[in-house]
Amino acid sequence: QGGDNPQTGVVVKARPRTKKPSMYKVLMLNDDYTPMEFVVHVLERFFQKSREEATRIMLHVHRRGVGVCGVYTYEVAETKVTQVMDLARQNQHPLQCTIEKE
Ligand code: NFA
Repeated sequence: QGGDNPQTGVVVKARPRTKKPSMYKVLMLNDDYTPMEFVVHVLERFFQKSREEATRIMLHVHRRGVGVCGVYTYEVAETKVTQVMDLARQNQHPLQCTIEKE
């Protein structure tokens, strides 16, 4: 914290040494089989998107092949990917998500 060394009375100044965590994009990939409505549901449920924003992202992925669902710290991003892939698998949809460092 800096301040006064009681032995010497010397005042040292400590630089704050905080590091911003690396951030990771959760990317969603297009496929030919996952229903659009399921993708919108996933974006609402796991990425807290409004129906309008979820629809916008879904259509972007559908047309461009890939899109960003959100940006998170590594652990959170990994959890989102697992949640999406688990729900997709349970519903027998091939929907894929990946992580990319920002
Ligand atoms: N391409 C899918 C369809 O036409 C919809 C989709 C969008 C799938 C975004 C995956 C991601 N049913």
